[in-house]
Amino acid sequence: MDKHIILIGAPVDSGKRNQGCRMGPDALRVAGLAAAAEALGYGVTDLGNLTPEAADVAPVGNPAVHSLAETVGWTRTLAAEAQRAAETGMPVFLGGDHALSLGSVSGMAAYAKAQGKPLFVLWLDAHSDFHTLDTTDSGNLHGTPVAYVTGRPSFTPPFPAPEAVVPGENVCMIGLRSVDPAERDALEQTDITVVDMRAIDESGIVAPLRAFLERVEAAGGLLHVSLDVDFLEPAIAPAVGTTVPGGATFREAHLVAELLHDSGLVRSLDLVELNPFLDERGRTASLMVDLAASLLGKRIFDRPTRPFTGSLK
Ligand code: NNH
Ligand code: MN
Ligand code: MN
Ligand code: MN
Repeated sequence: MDKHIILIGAPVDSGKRNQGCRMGPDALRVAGLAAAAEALGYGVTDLGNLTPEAADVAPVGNPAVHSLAETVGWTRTLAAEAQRAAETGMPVFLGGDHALSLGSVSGMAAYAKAQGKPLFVLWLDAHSDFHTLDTTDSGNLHGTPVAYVTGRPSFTPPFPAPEAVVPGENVCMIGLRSVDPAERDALEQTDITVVDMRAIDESGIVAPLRAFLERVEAAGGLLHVSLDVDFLEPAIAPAVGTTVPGGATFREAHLVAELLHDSGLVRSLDLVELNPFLDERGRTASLMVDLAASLLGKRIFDRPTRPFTGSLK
């Protein structure tokens, strides 16, 4: 089971106005995700691309919110599929925009609860995605999943009440550099760990990641990783609608992925916000696949188990 991956195509494009993320799952397939996992010894099942169940919803108070019914439908579909897929392997959600995490994370939280374990969430993103339906100015629901899964108000109805809420202390955000004032004020009232780019510049990316992984391990938790393309520096990952300069470098991102693999804690993964319409010769899709491969155990060479003592002559 831990060597079995379930690819779940989630061509969600309802989380923002600019379209194109619906092509993400196929771009990740073309970039070789299944073959990369197989080369690392995993069995791979690809469920193909899902479609959202139909949802009938009444309008909400904030008129900016758009594509609500489609996003609610996706949330139901993906939460159910997460719980099913987790029974047989490691779910990997191929986005699709970040609204897919409304479903993937709430579904994994329900799965973890059924296993009697806490779910932890690592949010690798330039943005905190901590808006409620009331506070979002853009009305773009890809900016809301962390608020939903941690139980902030305003979502229910029309969204299903989460079967299990993820406590703020179980969430760590790394890579932040674009947080709206309403999100910042709300984050300050929580125990969510926030690691912005300044913190990374000052003390490196390893220390806060290790500290979080140690907490997951100590709690016997399951870890869900949500990787937004815009976590990365746009110069190396241009295929995203919301580029923010000053992102994680190629080396920082690979190191994060490699440490996540070494931890043995990752139970499920989102690869989100890839917009192939904005890519340059597939480089962003290829980078996302390479990071996924690193997270699954790819390394340049196996590190010696004891220090090198031989001569280089
Ligand atoms: N905070 C902004 C909003 O809610 C931007 C969110 N965009 C993202 N999130 N790409 O990762 O509209
Ligand atoms: Mn995001
Ligand atoms: Mn983002
Ligand atoms: Mn790699």
